[in-house]
Amino acid sequence: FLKNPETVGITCVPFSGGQPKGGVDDGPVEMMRFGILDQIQDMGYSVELSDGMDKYQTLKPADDPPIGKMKNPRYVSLAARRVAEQVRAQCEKGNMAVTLGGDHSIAMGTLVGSSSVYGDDLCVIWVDAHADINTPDTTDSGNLHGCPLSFILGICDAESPFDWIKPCIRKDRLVYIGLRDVDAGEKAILRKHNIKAFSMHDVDRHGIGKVVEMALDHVNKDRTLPVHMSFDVDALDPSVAPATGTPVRGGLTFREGHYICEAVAETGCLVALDLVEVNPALGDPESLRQTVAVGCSLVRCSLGESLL
Ligand code: 6HN
Ligand code: MN
Ligand code: MN
Ligand code: MN
Repeated sequence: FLKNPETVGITCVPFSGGQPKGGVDDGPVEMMRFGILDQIQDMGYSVELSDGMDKYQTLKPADDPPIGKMKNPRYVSLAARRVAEQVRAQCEKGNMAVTLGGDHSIAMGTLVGSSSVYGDDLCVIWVDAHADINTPDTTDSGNLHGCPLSFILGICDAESPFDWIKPCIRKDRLVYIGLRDVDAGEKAILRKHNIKAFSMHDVDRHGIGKVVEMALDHVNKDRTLPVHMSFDVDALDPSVAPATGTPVRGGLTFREGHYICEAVAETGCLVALDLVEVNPALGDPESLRQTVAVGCSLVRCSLGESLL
């Protein structure tokens, strides 16, 4: 794969069907309004925008009753499928595929898309307060943004309408950073499948520098494999990123979040990045501005902004 691509391919996914709170579908447009495209161009990249961000709303089925506990299953599936095609197209061109969400259920699509091009060499760094690895059986909430990884890793048989998702990421090529709110069923899954996770406890114990090094060593010892980072803004402490749907206190500081992005950028191995769960509808205008700004700055740092 091509290290340090010169073109960034941005896919905006104004989608909120993976959870119950409206507003997260305005994440991408707020980040655009904040100037993310110009900011990336000013760093010297060419920018290509996947088209049809207005099309996501039109995918909503007239009737989408729960299947088992899963809420909005058809809508989530259709949107993720479209995301997969768009991210795949960006990766096929050798572009750095940056996806702006939207809730985290869209990562079903981003990971199907990137892995369809990079195969099982692809490593995944999942930065989040949550593990997002519930199955349709273990989920308590029924919200599919808490489930994408179980489909992607093949932990459960992806039932209809998700049966187009084939297991596409190796369990030993996934690593988490920032966890602090993991459901009991998810803990059992992580243990059973031996999935590597660095929680906030590990960040406190070792410091973020050591944690990122250990995380990269686990999935990408020689720093030769392509990396997809999926960054849920709720990994950050709510004092840093308040406008998000499922905030959990005790999160990453502003610097710890940025350090992760910088260290990943430094490897030159990043091929795909998701920045999700920015919800401009939650909180006062200042919380909104702060959260959108930090989202944009995490994207820029992942693209190498702070490297000298
Ligand atoms: N996210 N584990 C909880 C659930 O509903 O399954 C929370 C999921 C949060 C998902 O933040 O992307
Ligand atoms: Mn292979
Ligand atoms: Mn989360
Ligand atoms: Mn998440």
